[in-house]
Amino acid sequence: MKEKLREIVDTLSERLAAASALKEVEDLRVWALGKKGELTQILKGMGALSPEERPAAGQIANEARVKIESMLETAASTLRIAELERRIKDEDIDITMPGRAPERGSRHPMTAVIDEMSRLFVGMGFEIAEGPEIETDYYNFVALNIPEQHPARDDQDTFYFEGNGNFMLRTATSPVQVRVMESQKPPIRIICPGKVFRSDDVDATHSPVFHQIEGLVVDKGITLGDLKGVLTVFAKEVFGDKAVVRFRPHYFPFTEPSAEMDVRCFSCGGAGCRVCKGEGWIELLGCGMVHPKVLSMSGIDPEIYSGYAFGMGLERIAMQRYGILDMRLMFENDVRFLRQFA
Ligand code: 2NM
Repeated sequence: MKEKLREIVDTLSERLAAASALKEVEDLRVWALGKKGELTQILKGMGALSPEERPAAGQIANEARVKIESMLETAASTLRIAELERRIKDEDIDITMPGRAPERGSRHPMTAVIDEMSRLFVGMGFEIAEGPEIETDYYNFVALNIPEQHPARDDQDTFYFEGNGNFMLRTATSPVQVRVMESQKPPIRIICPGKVFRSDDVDATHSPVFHQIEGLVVDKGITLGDLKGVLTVFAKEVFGDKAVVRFRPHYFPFTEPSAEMDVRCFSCGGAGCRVCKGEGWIELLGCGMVHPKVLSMSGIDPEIYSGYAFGMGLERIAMQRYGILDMRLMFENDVRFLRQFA
């Protein structure tokens, strides 16, 4: 039995010396001390010895077990330390190294224009109202007095949802104003900035997604004079104190009377140039006195209240302001383009 035990210890010692991973040490532990291990089998065999032989044999076997356990533990701890040292070396970081500065983003030019326009109107007492980009036929058209045969309703202009023709992407932010008129009592003084959608082909000056700000004021005694005053001040704030505006008669189904407001070309001073396409004027917005039918449909009595509204596209303003020649750049979000506005 002694020889057998020595053999086990020697074999174990050899194999432990060759072990390079903890798993191998564990396998050797099972080989020596496991249920069917070498030492375990010897201990089981002791049942065959005579009662006189047993104590001495038991002591020898026990000493062997203690030795084997200590060999296994020594080997395992050596490997554990080696593993730890390797990790400390691999994962070494130089805490004196300068950190990587996070890249700072910048506002999109459209966001900058929306913020600036909003600030000007908020300064004149307007509140900002928002609403859904997916609208129903009622809010997008019916409540704005846009009749069934109106060209703005064409499938060509409006993005309808497949399978449910009653839902569409809003073609203007006016439905937000309808929702406000329905849910709030005058005085109402709001602007509605946001994305709007029309089924246009993409080119340098058109995009199926673009941005608008519309405004609405409803109260007792609101007149065309209020409209002209507020929008003239707005134009002077945007284009400078010397800016000159004019109002031209126009037609919208939702306002009566309706007008368009132009600003005298800031590039040529009115003589005619490329910026104004020889006109001397640049079209800025549409406006008018809210149609009595539009007020009454939303629950506002046109015998008591009157109001004005206006709407403008923002891409053209942003392009003029930043010298952007192609609208597509606004929606491609190429960081090389966006970084210019940092
Ligand atoms: C425009 C021009 C003129 C407008 C009217 C309304 C509402 F809801 F009050 F009827 N919202 N927006 C309006 C009026 C919009 O955009 C060129």
